[in-house]
Amino acid sequence: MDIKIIQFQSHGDDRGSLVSLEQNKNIPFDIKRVYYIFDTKDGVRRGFHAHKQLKQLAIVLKGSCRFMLDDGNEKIELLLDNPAQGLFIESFVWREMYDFSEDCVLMVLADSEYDEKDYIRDYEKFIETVENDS
Ligand code: T46
Repeated sequence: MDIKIIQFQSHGDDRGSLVSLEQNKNIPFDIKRVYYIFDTKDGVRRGFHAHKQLKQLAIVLKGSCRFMLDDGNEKIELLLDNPAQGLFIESFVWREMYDFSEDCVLMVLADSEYDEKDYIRDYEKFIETVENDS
């Protein structure tokens, strides 16, 4: 699977660090929505879906969490723990997020507004769709 980690320029000086995000520059799409996940309870696993169209970029602003990405052929596990890095998630990729640190703040930038119809929440259906498309 082609995993795209985007490394952002971190403007650091003796005051600390600053990262700037600009649509169609260091973010590879028009940003239509931003949401963030925080206060995640111990042992929780989230996600368990793929998207038909949606493309997103996940950035852990604080703390850490793991992603499992599955394109129907291959599963990859990744640790996100760097606020100067973004994980680009294509459509038709099953995702699960887990091992959230207590302080984890996971921000996600999305190229579309929220639409429940874009979700595939059934793994068997996801595999069927991916197999029929290949
Ligand atoms: C994804 C992963 C990384 C909204 O009302 N608006 C929104 O923009 C979103 C994202 C969610 N919601 C509502 C829908 C549910 O009632 O918030 C509730 C929790 O959403 P969900 O169970 O889908 O959360 P996760 O953590 O399983 O998945 C989320 C995103 O939904 C998804 O697109 O890729 O984070």
